[in-house]
Amino acid sequence: MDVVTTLRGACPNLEVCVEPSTLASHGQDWTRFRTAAPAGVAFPASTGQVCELVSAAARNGIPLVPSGGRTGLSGGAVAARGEIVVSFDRMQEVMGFDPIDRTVTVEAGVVTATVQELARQNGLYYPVSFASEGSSQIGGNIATNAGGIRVLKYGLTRDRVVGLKVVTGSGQLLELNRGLIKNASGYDLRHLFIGSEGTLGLVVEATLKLVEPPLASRVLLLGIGSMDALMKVFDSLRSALELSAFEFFTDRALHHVCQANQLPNPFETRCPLYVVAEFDCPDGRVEETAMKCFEHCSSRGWVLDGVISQSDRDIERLWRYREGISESISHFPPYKNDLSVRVSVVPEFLRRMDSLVNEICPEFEIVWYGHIGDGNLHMNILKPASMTMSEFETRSHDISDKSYALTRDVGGSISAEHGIGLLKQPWLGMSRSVAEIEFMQKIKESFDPAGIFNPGKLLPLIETR
Ligand code: S2G
Ligand code: ZN
Repeated sequence: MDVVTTLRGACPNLEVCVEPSTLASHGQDWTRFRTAAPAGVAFPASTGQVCELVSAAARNGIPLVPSGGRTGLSGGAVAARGEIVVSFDRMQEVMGFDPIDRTVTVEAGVVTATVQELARQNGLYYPVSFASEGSSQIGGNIATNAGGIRVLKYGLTRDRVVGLKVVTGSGQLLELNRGLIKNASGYDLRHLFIGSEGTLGLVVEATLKLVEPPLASRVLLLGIGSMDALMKVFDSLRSALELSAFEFFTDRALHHVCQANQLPNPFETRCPLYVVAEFDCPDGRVEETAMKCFEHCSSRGWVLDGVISQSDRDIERLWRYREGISESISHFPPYKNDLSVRVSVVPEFLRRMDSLVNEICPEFEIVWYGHIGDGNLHMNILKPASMTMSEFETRSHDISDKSYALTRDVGGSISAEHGIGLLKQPWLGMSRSVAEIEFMQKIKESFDPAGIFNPGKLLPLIETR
């Protein structure tokens, strides 16, 4: 009997869709290197239905691919082998807000921007922020431990989760940490599920810790001459100001974001590198410090040009140069490398990586941008129009063999925030030891004994049991 019929028989109240348009849309994420081919898309409407669905899938060996906002960039939500996609589009309840604990509890399908708005309405702030926040879902953010542009000050999604409800591979519901700040009662299992990319269990509900909103922020957009200069600017600004973000991008990134959004060049002179730095600026004294810092960096030639935001609209205008990059190159499409190294290694790493890729594939356009403040660099290789997708993927894999080896050699990670998913799985060993991978597989076996959760993602595929 086919998996959809089996599932419908076992869970009569569960909506399971086989509409071709839904199979196509819900069987993939933002990556374009695989064709969506799920057997069906399940839309559970409650935690109870998720438990029932997982228990039936475990009994029948039905592989499940969890799917949130489908904004993933490593193929973690791609169903290309007849799996059942588990969509959380029907689990978008806000379960509650607690003004004393300063927490909000939401179902997995709640969109990130909704949590940000909920926090704002209650005079608080949910600081995890990135370009796809208008469509990404909290369950997916937790599964990939999403970072974004303000990790420098507020940390990652992991630092926001104080309570988590997950369904394990037998259909059992676990309630983890229950919103406690302190809880020294054994292993903190929630941190196993955060960043597990749907391979250990399905996130169904989360309690998220909100923070005080920044009093007022200002943004500097700076033109920079070299990577060494950029690091000196980072050190100066970080020493003088309360930075919430320190992002960089290259002149090529600027070219694409200006072209795609009809933005004017921010300065008369084109610069090799640009920085968007955001800092808390509650009063004129801090603004004066920022201007002094700007003058200091300019007098040393580290900053070639610069502008400081004068209003909230200006903040949005300056952020658009950074936040619009990803979208502006998505049509090529790009082969994404989401690399992280220690901040101290960034200049040497970028130099070595840039010369490596220019040596291997001088004909490819490389667009760099990312979160310098946390050592996370995004190296996007743009597909030449004349090249087929399969040829491009093969060539990009050749580059990955070498670029990930270089990342390993400097002690970096081949995935900083997008996750390993499907696309980077073959190179997992470049960032994790054999022993670590074996322990991860043992942990997966204990939470997912039937091996139904996202097979082939993050960990190597173990042929069906
Ligand atoms: C960013 C968003 C996705 C991408 O802009 O920081 O993480 O394009 C990215 O890599
Ligand atoms: Zn990023």
